[in-house]
Amino acid sequence: MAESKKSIALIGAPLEEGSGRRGCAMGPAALRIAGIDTILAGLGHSVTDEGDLKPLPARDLANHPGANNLQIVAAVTRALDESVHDAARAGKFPLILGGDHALSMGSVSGMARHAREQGRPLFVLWLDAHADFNSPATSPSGNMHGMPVAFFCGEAEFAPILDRDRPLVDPRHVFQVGIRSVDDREREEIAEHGVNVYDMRAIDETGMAHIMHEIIATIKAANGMLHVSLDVDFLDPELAPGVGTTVPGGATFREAHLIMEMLCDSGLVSSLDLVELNPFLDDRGKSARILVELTASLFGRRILDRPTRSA
Ligand code: 5AB
Ligand code: MN
Ligand code: MN
Ligand code: MN
Repeated sequence: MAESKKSIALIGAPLEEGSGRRGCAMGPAALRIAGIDTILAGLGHSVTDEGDLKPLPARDLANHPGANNLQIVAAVTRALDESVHDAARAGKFPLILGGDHALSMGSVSGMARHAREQGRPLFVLWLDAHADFNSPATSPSGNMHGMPVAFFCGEAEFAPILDRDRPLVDPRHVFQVGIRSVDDREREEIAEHGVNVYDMRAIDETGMAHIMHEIIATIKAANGMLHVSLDVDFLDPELAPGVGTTVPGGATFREAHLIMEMLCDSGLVSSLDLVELNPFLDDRGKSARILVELTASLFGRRILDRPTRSA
């Protein structure tokens, strides 16, 4: 069991322009009000709240018909790439308070840069109802919160946002869990790129414990670092209604909780996004609170002190 005390950097990213509606900009405030800093400090970690991000101007980019609010999303991506990379290099655990899911372009690119400097591969665990593998050319909505996985797994198309060697993350190092709403073009793209997908059917057929054992074993064998990206709509809408893109049939609290406990035991997680929380749509803070609960489990809160059972 990896019971290590961490130095956690909370980075607020109140981005909502990547989603098709207002509200996610209040996400960081709601997570702070739900007590994310005190619960983590109470578990013995040292927590620094870096406040909300200041976007870096992206005036070099023209508006793009297939990518709504491209300039704002790019400005946040560039700023987050920097602050996540800086925090990780300083030995901290970047914990990003979102904000819509477009922000993961910046958090994953910052961690990819850090992992490369460490000589270790970066893996990504994508907990979401959606595959988020659209591009400006394929997106049915033009909303960039549906594009981050294509951004870091893909090729040249997103280069103007951030000029890096591509892909930033090897698509075979991406694990998508909980997927249950995929667009036709996304289905083709994820298969072509070799992304590992555990859809809801896979969870029902084999169980979450088995899937997580498999993922953790793969990352351990490669001496990888793991970035976790938790979209509120991964959870069932009954449980977490505070999100703009609910899809029925989501993960239960017990499944989500098991993931966090197994990840904690693995000691592999190096960074976390909490994204898509829309407090305007929430039910008395319920969704913000559940995100904080799950985060606490990831950082070592446990019911009984016993190790994960072997597979
Ligand atoms: B989320 C859709 N695939 O691209 C699109 O919530 C939905 O970050 C994207 O997973 C949902 O517009 C983005 C239809
Ligand atoms: Mn998402
Ligand atoms: Mn989603
Ligand atoms: Mn491609």
